[in-house]
Amino acid sequence: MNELRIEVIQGDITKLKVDAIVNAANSSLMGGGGVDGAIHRAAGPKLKEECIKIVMKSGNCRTGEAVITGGCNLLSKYVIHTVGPVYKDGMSKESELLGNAYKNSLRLGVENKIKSIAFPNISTGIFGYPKKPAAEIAVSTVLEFLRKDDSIEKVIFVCFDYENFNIYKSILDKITE
Ligand code: AR6
Repeated sequence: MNELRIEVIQGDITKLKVDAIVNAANSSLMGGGGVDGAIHRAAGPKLKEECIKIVMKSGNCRTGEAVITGGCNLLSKYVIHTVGPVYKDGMSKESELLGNAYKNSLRLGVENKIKSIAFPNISTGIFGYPKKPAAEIAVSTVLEFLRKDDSIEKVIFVCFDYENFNIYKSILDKITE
């Protein structure tokens, strides 16, 4: 069952030992606040160096797309940097772009043979995406991906705040009922 490959926890994503953690980055990939700042601090300066190389070679990472670097000082082997949408009015393709951020992160993970991946609640902090619809998109996009892919063994949604944790738990409980 695909649902059993999905887990939700409350905590700090930088502490996880998984094949890849996903970063809610911005297009410049130069770090920032929120989870992006936490990941760069925990990974050390080498992470930014790798990001600079990517931007120099391929340009900025567009909204909904994803790139991969090593995990540097983190316990995870890789960091997948994706850029979620800034929430405007809900009519500016935000849901499609948020789904793309999850999908493209998973695709990149599969290409790099990862088995376990942890996601933060992309776009729901500084980018202002309402938490419940964001969680629904995250869960449905991951479920749809796992239906077609059997290489990823575990997807962990890491919620920093209790509100998001509760939202994810109730969505997942409904699916597995
Ligand atoms: N572990 C897990 N989740 C965390 C952590 C952590 N250590 N720290 C924060 N969160 P945000 P966004 C949660 O603002 O909305 C940056 O400046 C947080 O509570 O980090 O996609 C980038 O450079 C929230 O639920 O990302 C971009 O400019 C979630 O992570 C911009 O923010 C996402 O919040 C991206 O904004």
